[in-house]
Amino acid sequence: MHKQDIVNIILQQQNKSYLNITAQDFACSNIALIKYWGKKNNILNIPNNDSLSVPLGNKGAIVSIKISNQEQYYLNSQLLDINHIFFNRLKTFLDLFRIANNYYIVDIQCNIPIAAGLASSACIFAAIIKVLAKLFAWNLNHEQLSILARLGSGSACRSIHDGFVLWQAGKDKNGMDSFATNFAPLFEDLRIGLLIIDKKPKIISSTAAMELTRQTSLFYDKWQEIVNADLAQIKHAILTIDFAKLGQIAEYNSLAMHACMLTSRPTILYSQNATIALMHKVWQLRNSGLSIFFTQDAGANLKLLFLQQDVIQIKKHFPQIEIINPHNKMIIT
Ligand code: 2P0
Repeated sequence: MHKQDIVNIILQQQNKSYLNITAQDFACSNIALIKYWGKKNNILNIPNNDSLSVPLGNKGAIVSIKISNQEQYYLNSQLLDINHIFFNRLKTFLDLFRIANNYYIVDIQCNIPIAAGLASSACIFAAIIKVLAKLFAWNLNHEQLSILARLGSGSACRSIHDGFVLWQAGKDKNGMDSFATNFAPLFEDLRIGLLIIDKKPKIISSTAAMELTRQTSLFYDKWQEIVNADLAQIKHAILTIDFAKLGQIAEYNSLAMHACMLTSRPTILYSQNATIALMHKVWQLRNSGLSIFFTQDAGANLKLLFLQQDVIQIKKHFPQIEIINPHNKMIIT
């Protein structure tokens, strides 16, 4: 099956003409505590393993779409040239939704760096799906929205939801059971800190890096085992509201994913010297009693996990940090 077949199945009972000429919505980015790394279907973005994430509050993308007789994409107020790396990705995705033979003018305002390992594609593709659903007044449930967002970028399927979000890899070969759901409410006092080391686009895209790891790392099978064990433990930590356990497992899982990438041929190393220095600082602070953990995605930047009660200490030790309350969601009607 191709993406278009999945879209046709999901939209078969839905409106085929647009109800509104323009619509707007927001989707936040999300950070995986248990990582998605590697696909069993590269066309449909069906992952090899389950993953679990937290939302990034009001960090994400506001997307406005206007039905038009021409196609244009704006990213942070800049008209994208046909040669821009994101142009093709957007067009390929929007081509799946030419429901009324229409074109789209898409305006994306993203308040996180693009393609720097901060899940910009997750929030952008999730927001696009939410806006298309508004334009055509589709009556879709969260699972269907999540599957459609997944076709744009895997991690986008987690940005449809609030709380701790679980993306089950699923068993269906067409990925009809590969969607995200809310697993549990977030801890009330959970905070996330962004330590931006490098805003430049990553050295290798996540899509390419995860495929290289899957194909060449001798440790990739082990990674699957690690994910299953870590997922079981973090679910328990969430249900028992055990922050220290949650942080420890998230940090281990992130390190295991990067260790697996390191054993790819050629190797994939997203960390920079500053990344490693900050890891040491987190470990030092933790040894001195501060409950703080890190996680790292496909980029050099780190995200810290801590509780509201430690915010003053955290700001003192990391003056450059941007602190996010994952509960502060931007609502656009
Ligand atoms: C995650 N990452 O779980 C993992 C951890 C990065 C590291 O999902 O190919 O942009 O579009 O499905 O979702 C980033 O990969 O890749 C990602 P595609 P995506 O958040």
